[in-house]
Amino acid sequence: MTYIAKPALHHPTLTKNKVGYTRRDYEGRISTLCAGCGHDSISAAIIQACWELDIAPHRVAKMSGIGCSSKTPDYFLSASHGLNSVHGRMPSCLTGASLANRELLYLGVSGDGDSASIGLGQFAHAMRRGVPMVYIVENNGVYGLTKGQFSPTADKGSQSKKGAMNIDSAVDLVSLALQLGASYVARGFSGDKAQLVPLIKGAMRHGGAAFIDVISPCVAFNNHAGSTRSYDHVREHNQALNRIDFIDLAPEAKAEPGAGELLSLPQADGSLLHLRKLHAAHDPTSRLAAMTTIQTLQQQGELPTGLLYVDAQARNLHQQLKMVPGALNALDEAALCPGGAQLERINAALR
Ligand SMILES: Cc1ncc(C[n+]2csc(CCOP(=O)(O)OP(=O)(O)O)c2C)c(N)n1
Ligand code: SF4
Ligand SMILES: [Mg+2]
Repeated sequence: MTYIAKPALHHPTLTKNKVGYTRRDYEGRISTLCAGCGHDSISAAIIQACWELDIAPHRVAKMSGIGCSSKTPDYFLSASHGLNSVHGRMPSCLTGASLANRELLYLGVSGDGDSASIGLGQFAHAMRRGVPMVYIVENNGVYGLTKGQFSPTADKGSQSKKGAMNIDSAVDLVSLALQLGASYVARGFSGDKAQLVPLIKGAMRHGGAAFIDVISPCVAFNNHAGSTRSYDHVREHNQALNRIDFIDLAPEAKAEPGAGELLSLPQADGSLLHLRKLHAAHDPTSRLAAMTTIQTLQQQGELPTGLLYVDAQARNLHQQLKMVPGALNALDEAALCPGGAQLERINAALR
């Protein structure tokens, strides 16, 4: 992977967060993506979310597949654990790592080609099993790395840079994630950091399968008239359903109600999501309502964004499998070898 290292020097007066790190500690190498690529804005949003949530970088495991989007974990959280896997295989690698050590925060970064083409089966099973992770797809409607072929998320009828028409139906990842059982489903836009950072923070505190589809224009191959993933098209058709004011459970935390209805949704870790409704008909606590709103707006050519659905009570993979608390490599001999009597009981149950 090509990269340019950043100078390691930090100014001593840089502000530190509650766990003693500066914002620079959450950065990575200098990006080699095209200037203006939406993916770089998403990396910046991830850096901001982790710094503001006081997550120690070494408590994060960032994993990806192959693509311009999958290169981005190199450009943030350089002190975190990381794996750049095979094309489309991030979810299974992440699932295995999570089962071995549930104490880390797992961040999966993928592309629309990586997750909706070769990795569609992997995406589906991570969602339906409730793998506790933040799954971000940097969705530009093309295979950016291999020079702009339509990806499966490209809208039917959208045009390529050279004028070809996409004749295939689009895979809508948020609708799929909802149907498959993801318990936190959101859509953001790389050009709206004010909306995106709280969506990522909410996902990081969720504790279950949290999926965020981030529309992220490819300036090299999909930012022209006739594309439905260009900056201009997305700005014109972006329908924000709500705004999150994410608030940790801290004594000084206060919600700031403004225009619209304010919903307070408790998360698994005891924190609260404060959600301001911008679309009267949308109820983010109902899976069916979320599907209906998304389909209705998308049929009108609009792009619903915001927190589309959340189920804070959902059980994740570790709870379903009754996994022991903590990392498996921390289990002592007594836990790993419970003795002959226990073995006899297990064998008897199998006879
Ligand atoms: C097994 C395999 N098949 C195909 C490729 C070629 N390939 C590399 S990246 C890519 C698609 C990337 O598209 P996407 O995931 O949307 O990422 P983007 O570059 O658009 O961010 C493909 C098909 C590969 N590297 N490995
Ligand atoms: S080719 Fe597209 S997706 Fe890849 S870095 Fe350039 S703008 Fe971004
Ligand atoms: Mg892509």
